[in-house]
Amino acid sequence: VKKMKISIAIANEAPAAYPAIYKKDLFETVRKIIEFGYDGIEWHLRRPCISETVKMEKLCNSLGMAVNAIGTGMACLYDGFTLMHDDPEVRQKAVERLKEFVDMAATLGSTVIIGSMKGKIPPGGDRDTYVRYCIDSLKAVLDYAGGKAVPVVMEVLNRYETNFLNTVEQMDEFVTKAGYTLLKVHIDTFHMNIEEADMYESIIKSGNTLGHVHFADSNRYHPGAGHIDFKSVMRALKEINYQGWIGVECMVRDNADTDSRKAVEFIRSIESELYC
Ligand code: LER
Ligand code: MN
Repeated sequence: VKKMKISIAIANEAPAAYPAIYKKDLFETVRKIIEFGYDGIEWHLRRPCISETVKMEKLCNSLGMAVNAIGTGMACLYDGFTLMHDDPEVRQKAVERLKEFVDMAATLGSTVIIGSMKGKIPPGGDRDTYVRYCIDSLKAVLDYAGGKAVPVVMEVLNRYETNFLNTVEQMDEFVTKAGYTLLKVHIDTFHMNIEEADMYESIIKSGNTLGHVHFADSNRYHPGAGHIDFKSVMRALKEINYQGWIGVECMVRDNADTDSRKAVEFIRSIESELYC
């Protein structure tokens, strides 16, 4: 029996090192990956485009696929927009871009991911000041998202990508304090493998604040290509009764189609062991 909803991160355009197996031919990719056994896609893009959103909505509806989440990191990578940027104009641009992503998500029934767009505290910067910037910008986004009932998740990133909220526990506390029911914690096994002492325990503790999950192995290739214990990760997800999506977000090892097939087959095989 199929229980977990599994999607794969795909991008319109992305730097070579970006962890999306498919980085072009968006619409053809959607048709292809449904054959592999995916239930949806995670669409990573720099800026929403209404005509493409509508085209995707039609395609996914006709195929019975979902666009479960919108990845926004490209707006940080290409445009430098972050919620805790020094410059208030850039923070404002980050908020405006995220509102555009919220509109897109409202059309597609997706969750908006805030990962790199959160930003980082600059060297020597006063922590409280930057945390305040982050919270103030975030509130503007969340009030807007709340009006459209769009869920937002904040991704826990490892220390080499940001210096703010690197562990699941820290993110849990941040999200709980923020107090928005639509805001949840987003974990990624690649980042967890660097920061968490025990991935199983971290997931169990996060409980119902967990809103989204990315799967990549220790080497950031497809699940099954490295040494992460996905069986214990999936056992933890089962124990907290996680109802959300697993998004495969990784880099290409052999070739895109082989890797994306292997990823979904690997996850389904653990699932059938755990749920039978
Ligand atoms: C995005 O989901 C992610 O995990 C980041 O590492 C990308 O920079
Ligand atoms: Mn991720």
